[in-house]
Amino acid sequence: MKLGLLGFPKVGKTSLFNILTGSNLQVEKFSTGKAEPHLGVAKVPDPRLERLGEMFKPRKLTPALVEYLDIQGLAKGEAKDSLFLREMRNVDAVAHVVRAFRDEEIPHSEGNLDPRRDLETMETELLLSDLEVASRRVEKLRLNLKKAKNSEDEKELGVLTRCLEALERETPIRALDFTPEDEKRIRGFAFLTAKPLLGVINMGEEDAGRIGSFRSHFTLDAFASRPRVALCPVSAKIEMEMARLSPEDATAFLEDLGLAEPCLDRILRASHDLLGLSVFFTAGEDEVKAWSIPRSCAAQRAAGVIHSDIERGFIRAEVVAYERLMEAGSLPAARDRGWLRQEGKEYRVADGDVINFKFNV
Ligand SMILES: Nc1nc2c(ncn2[C@@H]2O[C@H](COP(=O)(O)OP(=O)(O)OP(=O)(O)O)[C@@H](O)[C@H]2O)c(=O)[nH]1
Ligand SMILES: [Mg+2]
Repeated sequence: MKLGLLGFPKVGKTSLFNILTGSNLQVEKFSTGKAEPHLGVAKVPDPRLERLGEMFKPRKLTPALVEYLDIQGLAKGEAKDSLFLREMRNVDAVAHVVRAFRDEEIPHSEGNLDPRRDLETMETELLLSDLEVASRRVEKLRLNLKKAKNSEDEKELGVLTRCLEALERETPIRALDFTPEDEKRIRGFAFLTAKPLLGVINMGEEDAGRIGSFRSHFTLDAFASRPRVALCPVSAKIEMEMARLSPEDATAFLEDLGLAEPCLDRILRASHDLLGLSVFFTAGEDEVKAWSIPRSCAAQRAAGVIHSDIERGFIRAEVVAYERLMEAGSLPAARDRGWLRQEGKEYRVADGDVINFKFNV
């Protein structure tokens, strides 16, 4: 899974990237010219993985991973021509980082603090960029069809016209429903407004107390209820300070601020939910590992996430739900209680399943 951090200049994208991926890229108050896109990896925190680790005592504990792409700030009006925005076409979801912190020293590209306006302005930028792609293709298809009838071109024209009309009404493509065939027809265009959108609201340290009520505070309820959009408040400043503390001090610091968990855990969970991902575990003496799969993915396909041989040679899956395993206390105990199930290739994997695949190559 890959998330692209997108935003206006100086909103804290690189700061968040650093915290999420444990990188150490330079952050500056003032623009220093062009910065290259950066790719980094973050571990998805999951308390279940820790507890499985305690049970199996493996040599290795491996969390699910998320990739983050950091590009330089996008000025209003630039979207259509931005080379960096092109990088965003390869991500699974867009994380739009929005400035909600006050700092007189750091210029605000849009003038004043207004997260809702910034969310909407960026959405317009993405709409314009997609509009250009869609209208160019529609023109081309019309020309082709004038020369020769072709039913595949006609179908593509149909679905692209739907996209184009939506974009002209300022409706993002993610709000439309497509048949699987139509979805395949437009996949190659990698429309930016077709991607799920995570609005990351970067709040000031002094606003920590408002993190729970950020939606009403910034009047974001309507935006948050749009289809395939999620909003997530964070404070890059708080997280940066936490990263410098020991785990015990970091927990105490969070409690002082009245926060239940680090914002980063929330971003990672929110992006997982937004992308419709769930997690299953493999567990043994060597390694306990979390794997990300699409929600309700069939067992055979889930096996393929581990290795294509396991998918091809799939015989069956031995499955126990995480809660059952914890209740039983060990795998043999779960087996004795009849909680270890034998499932076939069509079985829909549930979030938290602990699976042992039987296969033959
Ligand atoms: N006060 C405050 N400053 C922040 C916060 N997050 C980031 N900054 C500061 O804002 C400046 C810009 O941060 P970056 O992380 O480089 O922002 P960016 O969005 O990557 O900037 P560009 O890539 O240049 O568009 C730095 O001086 C940061 O220290 C925050 O939550 N509070
Ligand atoms: Mg940056």
